[in-house]
Amino acid sequence: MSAGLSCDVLWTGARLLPMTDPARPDLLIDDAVVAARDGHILYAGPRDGAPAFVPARTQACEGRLITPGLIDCHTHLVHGGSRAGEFEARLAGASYEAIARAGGGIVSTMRATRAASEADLVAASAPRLAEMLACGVTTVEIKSGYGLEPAAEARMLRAARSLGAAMDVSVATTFLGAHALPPEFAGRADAYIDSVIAMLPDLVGEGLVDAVDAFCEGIGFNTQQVERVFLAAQALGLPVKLHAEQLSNLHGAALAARYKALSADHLEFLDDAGVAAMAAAGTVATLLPGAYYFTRDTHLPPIAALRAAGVPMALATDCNPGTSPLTSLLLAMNMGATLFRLTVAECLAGVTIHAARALGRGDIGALAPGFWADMAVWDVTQPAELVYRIGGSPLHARVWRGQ
Ligand code: DI6
Ligand code: FE
Repeated sequence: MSAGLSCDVLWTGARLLPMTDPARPDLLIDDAVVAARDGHILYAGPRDGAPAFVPARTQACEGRLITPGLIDCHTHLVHGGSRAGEFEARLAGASYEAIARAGGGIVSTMRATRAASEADLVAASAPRLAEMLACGVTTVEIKSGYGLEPAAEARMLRAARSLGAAMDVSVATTFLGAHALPPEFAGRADAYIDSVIAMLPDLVGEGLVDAVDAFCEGIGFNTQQVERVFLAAQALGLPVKLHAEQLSNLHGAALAARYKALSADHLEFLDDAGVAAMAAAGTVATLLPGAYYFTRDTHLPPIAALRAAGVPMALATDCNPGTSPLTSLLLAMNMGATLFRLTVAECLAGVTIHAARALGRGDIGALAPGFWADMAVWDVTQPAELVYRIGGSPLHARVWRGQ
């Protein structure tokens, strides 16, 4: 009889970026082993000093890099239609806001989404999700917000749950009923917010809502309206997050911080008071360089101030048809570095440990005992390779819950 801890899989000969200490996102362990049992990490660390394992299966990594599985913590992955035509119009000079005011933009995706069945939405979204998984993603957040009426919002969230059930990935769902004003409520934004609040109990009852989001913006909703949505979420015990300060400064991030939001997202126009409020509340700053790039924005989020204040920064694709038709979290990291001047370690923490926090999750985003065995094995030896490359994916293997 051999002595040792039994485990399902033992990965050997890896370079390991465990992300267990957010203050040391660059910590790299040479010659590491990772052991998983029942989908969870049993051990992840140096081979030297590791317990003896009796694995059912061994995977030799031959010096490859292992990171936590990547987490895309802000996406609008599920939707109908395409906005390629709008993209062409924008290339010819139309602005995003002008298109939105003319009934295009979010509302055009709303029409296509309302016309789609749940199965249509799953079929349209599965290829996008497959592209994300090919970049090492093991958890993805998916928002509603293109239905803007009870039945269509519910279909979007059910489609998100179905994708999670059909593919080897964890899906977190976010209700974004307050994303845009549907045309039938034109001029009656407060009445629409009443209907958004009325949608929540049924969606929550069906288990479709992990968090509640809103779009706080001139072309979205004002802070009073957002606060009403937050109060409704709070009454149901749901965490909140907010699209804030993307195109202007409505002080949405400070409002989000007052409601202990998991994250405030975009933040191009965030001011010092907003940074301080987020730091005090522990709200994650989710940066979305794909939207910044695609809208040809030039107003940078206050990265240096966020860094100085110790606000955790997550990075996500914002995958959506209007402002960020991006499925590669690897490219989002490259953009975070080139456009926002994040360091390699900040980029990697932004798609792992800080992205987990933006979802309120303490069991993913790092490779420590007890965490889910969600990992990416890469055909690279240096973490910088993952941020440096543009296009493609050096993913060797994706491990979701130990498989
Ligand atoms: N901000 C964004 O960047 C997306 N939603 C939001 O609130 C854009 C969504 C779209 O244009 O379809
Ligand atoms: Fe978004």
